This record gives sequence, C-alpha cells and structure tokens, in this order.
Amino acid sequence: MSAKTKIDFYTMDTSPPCRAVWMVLEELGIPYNEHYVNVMKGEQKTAEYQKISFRQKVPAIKDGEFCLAESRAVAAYLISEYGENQKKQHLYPQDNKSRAKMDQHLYIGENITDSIVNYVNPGGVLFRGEQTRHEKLAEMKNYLGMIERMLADHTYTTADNLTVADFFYYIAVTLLNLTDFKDFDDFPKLVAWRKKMEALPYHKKTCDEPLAKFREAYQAKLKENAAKKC
Ligand SMILES: N[C@@H](CCC(=O)N[C@@H](CS)C(=O)NCC(=O)O)C(=O)O
Repeated sequence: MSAKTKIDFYTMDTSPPCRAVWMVLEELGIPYNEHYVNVMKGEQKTAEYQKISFRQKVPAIKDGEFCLAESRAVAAYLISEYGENQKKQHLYPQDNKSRAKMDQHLYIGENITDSIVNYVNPGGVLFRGEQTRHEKLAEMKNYLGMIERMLADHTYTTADNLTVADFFYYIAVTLLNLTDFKDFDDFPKLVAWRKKMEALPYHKKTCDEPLAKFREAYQAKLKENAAKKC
C-alpha cells in the first residue's frame, strides 16, 4: 500500500456485495477501517453518508478524499489502485482485452446474483412474511449450470487463479447457505471451486460467521412466516 491513510470501508457484514468487497480488501492485504452501517436501522439514510454513497447503499469506501460505492466498481478500483503494490494485479487484469473479459464476468455476476436472490428471497422472508421461492428453483439452477460451464477448462471461474470475478460469483452462491438447498450433484466443478474459496484464509470472518448469523435470522423467519399462514 502507498503511504496513504487506511481505506474507510462502509459495510454491513451480512450484505453480499459488502462481503465481496471485504474479501477483496482482505485478499489485497491493505489496511482498512470498518464502519458498520446497519441498513436494517436506516443508518445509510443520513446526509453525511450520502456524501460517501449518493445512492445511500453499502458497500462504499473512502480513500483519502475519494469516495466510491457500487461493489464491483469498488473492487475494480481497489485492485487497480493497490494490486500492483501488493503483487495481486492478476485479480483484475490491466490490458484492455483481458480487462473487458473480466468486466463481462462482473456484469454476468449481477444476473447470477439476481437469480439466486430471486430464489432465496431474503427480503421477502425477512420483511414481508414470505417463503423461499421454490418456483424459481429451475431458473436458479440454470445459472449454477452457467458457473459449472465456466469451470470446464480452469479451476477458478475465469482462469487457473483467483480473480475478482470469483468473489462476486462466490458471494452469490453462498446465499444458498441460508436455505436447505443441497442439490449440487449436477455441479461437481462448482463444488470443487467452492472448496477452494472456502480455504481462503479470511473465509471464516468474511463468509462463515456472517452467513451463520444471516441463516439463523432467515430460518427463524421462515418458521415464523409459515406459522402465521396456518
Ligand atoms: N448494486 C449495489 C447493491 C448495493 C445494495 O443493494 N446494498 C444493500 C445492502 S445488500 C443496501 O445498502 N440497502 C439499503 C437500501 O437500499 O436502503 C452494489 O453491488 O454495491
């Protein structure tokens, strides 16, 4: 890292896009100050926070006077700015064509996240008395199939090494941990890749712990919502 001050990281640990940026910060090994913004309590709705993230969402960062939101943009910036120093530039390649391919993955990742969110339905379960949307299962599995195909020729989603795309695909897949979905038989390469991601040294704090907390809340609400319907 350059001689700049620490990155200010505005985050909420159960938020998937925050966890992706968190993993990037940890992978880069750059120091950061964590600022917990509890969006459940509306802590993102202050005028002060709007100066950092004009859409008033997490994650966001402040690097000196430079403020940035949107997880994919933040991850790309962090690697572009600090990757070389940290010898991690391969996470987000520099040449135009390779970078364009990586951006393509980042955009595809949004659709994969949406399809998994549609199935898991965390907002509906936590706030609107709903259930997991089992009717979205086939669509969601089609997207898991897309990840499986990406892994046909290499051990990570875009190469034989970790890249920024892996973090975003991975946080989408981890949302399934909230549910009891375990039907990964058609996705052996995805399962092998997931094991690699689970072995990352910062996985426990960025994934296991927040996901366990999130799953507990989600599962409790599923039961509560079902009981209310009876
Ligand atoms: N596309 C954005 C999504 C950010 C987002 O939706 N964050 C949620 C938490 S997961 C949030 O801040 N919600 C609060 C709100 O919408 O008021 C990104 O990738 O950063």
